[in-house]
Parts: sequence; structure tokens; C-alpha cells
Amino acid sequence: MTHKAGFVNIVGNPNVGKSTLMNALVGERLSIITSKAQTTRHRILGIVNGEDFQMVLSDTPGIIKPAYKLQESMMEFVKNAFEDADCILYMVELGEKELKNEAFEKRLTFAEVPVFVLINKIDKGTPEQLEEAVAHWKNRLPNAEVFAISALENFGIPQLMNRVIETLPESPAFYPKDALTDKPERFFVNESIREKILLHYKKEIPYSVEIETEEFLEDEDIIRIRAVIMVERETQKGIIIGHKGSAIKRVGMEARKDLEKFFGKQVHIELFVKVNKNWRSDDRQLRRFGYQN
Ligand code: GDP
Ligand code: K
Ligand code: MG
Repeated sequence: MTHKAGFVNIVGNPNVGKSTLMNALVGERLSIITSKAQTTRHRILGIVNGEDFQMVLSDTPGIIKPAYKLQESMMEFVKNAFEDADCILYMVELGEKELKNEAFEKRLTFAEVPVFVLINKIDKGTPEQLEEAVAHWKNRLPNAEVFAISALENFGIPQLMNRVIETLPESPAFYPKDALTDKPERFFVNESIREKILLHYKKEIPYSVEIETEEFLEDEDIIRIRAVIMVERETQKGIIIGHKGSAIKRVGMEARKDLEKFFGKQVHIELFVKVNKNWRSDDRQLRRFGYQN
């Protein structure tokens, strides 16, 4: 029996549904999802294993023009995702017509590996809009295969998965066949907390925050977690905590619920807030939080 394996990298503009697709393909909630751009900051691998294949998906931050160092690192993740791909999934939303970034446009046009254009969110449109979008992208990227999907409603996902696996090179597996991701457990704790902050706080707050899980103690039937929420300024600390601690309590409760599902165990979370001035612009801090090598 021949075995296929390869890196399948999902790229596209912010908020088109890249993380939703990755989770749908893997069947686990590996990537956090919100309606805000820059929800995804890292490159996250999600591995789908079959008897005769291993598909190593990578979810990436949306393509943006970087304004500070953290965002520069985020775009490095995207660049790398183009470079090591065996297959590129370029995701657009129904109605989107432009490749907004010239460098990425070149990479897609001249890619030496299979490129799929995924027109996502077709649940929101009419058949006429879909027909127009398919024609548009076939014309725009003639070497690509165009798929219409709804990542949210799992429409077209099994067909896409089968077709992508067909294009993978013959190769042994890159990761153990029971692996689901390359990220450690603490990463998913951090992300779950950050997701709640994206959901509940306004303006700059979510973008100024980084989470660090200092303790992750797993017993037979409970996981005890201590995590620090880092903000850039003293005023942001008060906002995170909220009136009599109500805001931070809500974050902890909601993250706990998600993590209990994710780990399949009872979870206990203790949260602290610390000021870490201008961490987003500091190379040393960015390395420490895994944004740079
Ligand atoms: P990303 O920034 O590209 O990773 O996008 P996300 O996966 O975080 O999704 C952004 C928003 O689009 C979220 O509110 C999702 O629920 C929503 N979304 C993703 N896929 C679909 C879809 O197929 N249909 C609809 N209606 N919404 C979707
Ligand atoms: K998003
Ligand atoms: Mg995302």
C-alpha cells in the first residue's frame, strides 16, 4: 500500500474562515475562532491521519500589512506557509474579488504545488452569486481548482478533503500517526483564554494581551492551571479585571468550560494580570512567547 503525506497550508485574508476550516477538517477545536481579525496569531498545525495518508494542515494569521513587530512575526508565519507547502488552500469569502497583497498574488499565480481556491461562506449567498464567484476565480487563477464550501456548515468539506489527499505526494508520515497537532497543551490553554478576551473586551484590549500558562498540573481526574494575562499598560489591567473582578471571572469560567471539553477532564483555572510594557514591540518578549525563533 502506498502512503501519502504532505503539508497543506491555509492562507487568505482575515476573517474568511481559515480557522473554522482547519477545525472542520481536523474534527477538533484546535484554532480559536471569533469574528475579529487577528484572532489567529500563530501558525498552528492540525494533523489528519488515515491508514494510508497524513495531511498536515496549517492554519495561519490573515494577511495584513504589519504595523508593529508582533504583526511582522505573524506575516513571517504566512510567508513560511507558502514556502513549505505541498498544497495551498487559498480561502476567499463569497463576494471577495481581489488578491489584496501583490507578493502573495505572485506566490499563488506561480506556485509549483497544487493551489485550491476555496470560496467559503456559500451558506450566505445565492446560487447566482456563487456561479459568478466560481467563474471569477477560475479566470483569475487558471491553474487553481475552485471549490465552493461552507466551513461553518461542513458543506463540501469531505469532497475537498478527498481531493486534497489525492494531490499529496507519496511519502511516509511526518508526525506520529496518533498526533493531532504540534502545539503543547499549554498553548491551547493560552488560546482559549485569549479567545474569551477577544469576545468580551473592546478596542485595543484584545490586541494588547498575551497569555502565559505558568502551571499546568494534570492529575488523574483534574487539570490545575495557573495563567497570567499580560497587558501593555496599567490602565488595561483594571479593565481586564473589571468591577470587583467580574470581568476576569467570566473569562476564567468560559475558558474552563471549553478546556474541559477539549481535554475531557475537570479543569481548575487561576488567572492573574500583569503589566508587561510594550511586549508587542520587543524582540525578546516576542521570542519568549513563541512568535520568533
Ligand atoms: P479566519 O480569521 O480566516 O481564521 O476566520 P474564522 O475561522 O475565525 O472565522 C471568522 C468568522 O467567520 C467567524 O465568525 C466564523 O464563525 C465565520 N465563518 C467561518 N466560516 C463560515 C461559513 O462557512 N459561513 C458563515 N456564515 N460564517 C462563517
Ligand atoms: K477571525
Ligand atoms: Mg484564524
